[in-house]
Amino acid sequence: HERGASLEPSHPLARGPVASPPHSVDAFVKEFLRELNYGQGVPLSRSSLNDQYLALARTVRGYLTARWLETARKRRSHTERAVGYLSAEYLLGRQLDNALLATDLTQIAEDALHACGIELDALRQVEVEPGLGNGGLGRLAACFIDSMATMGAPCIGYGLRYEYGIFKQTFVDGRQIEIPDNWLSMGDPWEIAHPEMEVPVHFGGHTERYVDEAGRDRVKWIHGWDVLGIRYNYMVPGYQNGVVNTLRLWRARATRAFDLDIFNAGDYAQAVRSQTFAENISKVLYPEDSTPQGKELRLQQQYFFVACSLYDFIKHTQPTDFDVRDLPERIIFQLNDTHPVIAIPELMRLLVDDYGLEWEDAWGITRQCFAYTCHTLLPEALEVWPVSLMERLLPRHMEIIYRINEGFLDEVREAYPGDELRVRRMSIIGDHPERSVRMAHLATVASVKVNGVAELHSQLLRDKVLNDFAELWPDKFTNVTNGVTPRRFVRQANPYLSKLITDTIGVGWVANLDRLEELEVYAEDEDFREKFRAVKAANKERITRVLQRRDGIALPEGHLLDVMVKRLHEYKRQSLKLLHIVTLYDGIISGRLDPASVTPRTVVFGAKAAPGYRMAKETIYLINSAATVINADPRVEGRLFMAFPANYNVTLAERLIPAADLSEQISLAGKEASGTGNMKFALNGALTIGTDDGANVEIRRLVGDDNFFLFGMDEPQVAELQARGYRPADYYETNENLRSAINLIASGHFTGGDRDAAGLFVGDLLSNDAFLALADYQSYMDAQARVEAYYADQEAWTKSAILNVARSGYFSSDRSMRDYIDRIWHVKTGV
Ligand code: F58
Repeated sequence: HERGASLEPSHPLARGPVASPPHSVDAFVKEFLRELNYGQGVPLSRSSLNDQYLALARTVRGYLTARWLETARKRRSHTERAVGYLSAEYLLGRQLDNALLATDLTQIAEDALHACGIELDALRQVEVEPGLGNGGLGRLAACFIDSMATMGAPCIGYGLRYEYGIFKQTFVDGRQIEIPDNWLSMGDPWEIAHPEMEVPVHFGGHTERYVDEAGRDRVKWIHGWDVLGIRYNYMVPGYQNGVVNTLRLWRARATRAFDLDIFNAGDYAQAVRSQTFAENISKVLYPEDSTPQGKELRLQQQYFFVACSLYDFIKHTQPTDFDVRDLPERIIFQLNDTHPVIAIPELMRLLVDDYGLEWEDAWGITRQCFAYTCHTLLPEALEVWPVSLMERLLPRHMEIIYRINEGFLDEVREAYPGDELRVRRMSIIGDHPERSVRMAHLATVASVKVNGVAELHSQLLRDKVLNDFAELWPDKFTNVTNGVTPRRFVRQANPYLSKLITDTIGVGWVANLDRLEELEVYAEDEDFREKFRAVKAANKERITRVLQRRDGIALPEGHLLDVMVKRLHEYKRQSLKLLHIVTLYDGIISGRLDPASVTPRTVVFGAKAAPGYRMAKETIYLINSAATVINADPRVEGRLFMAFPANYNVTLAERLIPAADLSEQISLAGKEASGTGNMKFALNGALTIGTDDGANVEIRRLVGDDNFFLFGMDEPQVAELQARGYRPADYYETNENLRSAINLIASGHFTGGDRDAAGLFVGDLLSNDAFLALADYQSYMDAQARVEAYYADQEAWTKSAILNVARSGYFSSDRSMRDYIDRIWHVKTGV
């Protein structure tokens, strides 16, 4: 690709990047109208809202571009190590506000638009969020690239530009229906496409051995078929620091050769269909939550984006005289879970087959270039790929994996002579239920460091899931507790709280969240508490308007707002939350509970279920059914209300979390790797009711026991109960309230008399209950009673809420990035 690097322009203006337009209302108006007229091709008077939004977005993008080019120029001029964040998902959320905030243009844009007769807020609503992720893992990647830019650290994010992101959820008669997320249909003003930057990616075929001119044995991969990777750049602005990093997402396109072959065969229609086949690779995000389905197309996606990214880094970001032996000095690739792990054999292939390095040299280099983050503890979530599929799709990579495994198992045998059981446990190739590649083992073997995402999780990785590896390489294992970006989840999502914080402790906290601790003393200040409550109240009013407009839901006023938002999964135990509500409801309608003694409470759920996950979908149906019945029952009016807005996403999270009083983090101990929603709630002044799981452990330690409602078994107790033999029916039989609540569900009370409709849910709880909801039920009910009592004392509650904010600065993703940099990446910050 010709770069024009040696162009000698005669005009002085053409010598460098054009400067950013000035930060003034007039300049902004001018840029905006230019985009509208010349970009969209419409005069203001005839422009649609979408025209205006696109023009606004491009205007703001224009302000970012000069900074982006400048950041890239500075980075090119020195050769320091960068981070290549490899992630199959980036759950970015809306871009406009973030870009305005980063460039400090919010007020200017508002005034400029106003002068054109347009409300900024109306344009905000037009933006469709790019939902290129499933949940926590994808959102974490988005927070991390935001923090890296804000810290001025060299980082390039690599991923996939899915044409369809996470499905749009709707409810029909209470059941989840998935609608394709055609997020690009109105155009994406934030992306910069480079259709001319094609990266070839190969699949299938077979390998052949040959002897090269130097007499060395070499391997050639005879490809079966190819696709092209097309580059799409997204700008990742740091917070008001002039840095703009890059997120580079890949789209698949058919090669011309691919077309030609078939076109020449005369079958035009078939040729066009085959083109679609190649382009399917970046078509859709798999909507799985935790159980990988082992689908061929998914492996194609993984290899596709990783192959594009390695090639791009080596060929396009490094000088032409770059020596691949220097790779470890230039890059550390962070593997966001196992989805990009095929990058390991891909790098080996590049070094050995393409660059002609000796195996041992190549392995020495590769072992310094990767670090691996694990995000789960569920055994069924650990990715494996059948050897048969691997051999068919990536025959050369399969050979390389075998050879890596051979060398690795020799190491194991040397360390543990005679321990063949251990060798089999640790092997990268597993035998059951079929021969397959264990991606977590491959990642662990090749990585400099392996980290979990919260202290408890990292400890359980070391002690259980990857124990053999931790024994062999104790220093390889480390922890980096997750974090969330305060720009999006406090500053943007909660402007009222942000103003109160800035008025109280001054500016600077947005990029230095530890400063929130200066708020601690104000917990004792009555006047401050009053203001803090006013912020919560304003946020409740705002979410009330949002839910009314978005979902036609009318939230009651003056309730404790109890929120459980996250993917629907059995281990997260939305079922337990439902049992709590049904118990309260049942208590009131049966006369066992005086309604006047129940704290008025609104419970808001938000959750998508993986489309093939039956139990999760039944749970959604039951929650919706219970909501319909409970909200219509006059006996609980003014006491209990349930809301389940469909299609929970980043945009809704930004509105909902700042309004919450109570954050539900009730997974079975030892199952939630970290959680990040838990952090967002604490930072926005909700109190947590939670188990000793994931990052809840650290939240509780930091905010203090008095400001956190702990319940349930801890991980050792869970392990012990399971070892003893867990019988959920025992709890049903001995706990009257629990029995009555389950009976009410089973009776069909919520499902229009249909007992079968609740059958799967109830049947599983009573006979299986893999996540011990019944065992933790009473403890949860008791903790909820403590919540009610505490909430009655608004001064005490507000103090605790303030302390949650003041003591949660640790959960900034800036801190997480610091930890990655210090413990794993060792890159320099500040451009
Ligand atoms: C989540 N994992 C963890 N996986 O469940 C959560 O505890 C943690 O806070 C978060 O990662 C960030 O570390 C998660 O979101 C997925 O969504 C994968 C998507 C692809 C299929 C496998 C699960």
